[in-house]
Amino acid sequence: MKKTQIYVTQPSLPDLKDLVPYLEQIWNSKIISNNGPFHKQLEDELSNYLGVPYISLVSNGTIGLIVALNALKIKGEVITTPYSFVATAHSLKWNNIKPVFIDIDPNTLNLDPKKIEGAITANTSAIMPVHVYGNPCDVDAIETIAKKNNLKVIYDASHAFGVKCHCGSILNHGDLSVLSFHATKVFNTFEGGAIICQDKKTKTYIDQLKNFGFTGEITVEQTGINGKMNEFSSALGLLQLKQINSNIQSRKKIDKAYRKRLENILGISCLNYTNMEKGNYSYFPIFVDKKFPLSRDHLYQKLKQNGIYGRRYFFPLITDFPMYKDHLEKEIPNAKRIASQVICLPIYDSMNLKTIDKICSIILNK
Ligand code: T4K
Repeated sequence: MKKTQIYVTQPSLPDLKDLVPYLEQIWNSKIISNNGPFHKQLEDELSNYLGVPYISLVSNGTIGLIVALNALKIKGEVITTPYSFVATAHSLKWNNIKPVFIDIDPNTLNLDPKKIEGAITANTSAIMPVHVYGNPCDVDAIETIAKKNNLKVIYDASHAFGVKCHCGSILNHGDLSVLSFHATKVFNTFEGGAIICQDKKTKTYIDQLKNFGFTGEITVEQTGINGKMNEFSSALGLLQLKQINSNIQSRKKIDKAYRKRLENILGISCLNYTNMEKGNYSYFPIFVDKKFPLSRDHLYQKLKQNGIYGRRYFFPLITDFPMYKDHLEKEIPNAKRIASQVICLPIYDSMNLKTIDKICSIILNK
């Protein structure tokens, strides 16, 4: 019998029949891209849902980061984290910016604000922290340091859709925040993303940048790029938005069920969320330390042999990839340790308790 395979995630999709009227509208109007009606509607509905003043949809999170850096004219060096998906650093390289990697806080797994000032040089122009697994960064500490040193802050908020901290949406912190709507994210538009900004002027500028720099029919004022979201993805986003609250609720239950089954297992720990008023439960990382009878990689392989395809996000560290090896000037012991211990267990909204039981019993060797 073929073993069922359970992946780290499974995209949530609306009912196909609910998509048909949207497709009919696209087919009838023949507007399939370039700031069409669904694109406009999704920007409005998302800014309302997320509680953010301005949002500009883009074709994916990576382009979002590249455009965000370009919009703020960031140059020189940017302080960032090695514990992220490689796109965080790649977005800097694509803007000819040098990423300067500092260590993470071992509790939040986000860039450690205490390490920022030691990494600032005359060339530093910004900080690019990541809300890893949707766990909010210490936004207040980062803001204080940024203000004091006249630095911009661009949050890679790819994991932080809908997350709220002590003062509302986490996406309202920093100069810009960038979301990913990739298939593997809590909210997906197949591929997609968005840049959140706080004023109309910046939104207009970003809208121009993602459309080749056009400011009128025959006027190009910036060296823009094609970063537009199309009408199909926008329509899909409108449908996804209708089910997002119940999806997040289901994920919350899964998160809780995992924690209950895994508590008190010597050598396995879970991430404790900090300063999170509302989470999105996008990932379920566990950390395997020396007290556990198997190494992290043994447990990872054992799960795989049983059809459970967790992922070691984020191992290797970004600084282990060849193009970033020589950028590491500081010690990063916390990031190294966490990257060697992590396994993200499967989590998605339609996951049932039986699957969680199965995964946990493999871990517990029952
Ligand atoms: N910054 C951060 C912090 C990020 O995490 C990401 C993306 C970005 C920036 C860039 O955003 P985008 O440009 O992608 O919008 C995945 C995703 O491709 C990537 O979006 C994501 N982070 C990263 C953490 O994970 P892979 O290489 O692990 O994906 P893949 O294809 O192995 O997918 C994982 C599992 O998900 C599969 O085993 C099965 C399931 N899956 C995947 C896809 C694509 C599906 O069931 N259906 C699907 O269509 O990178």
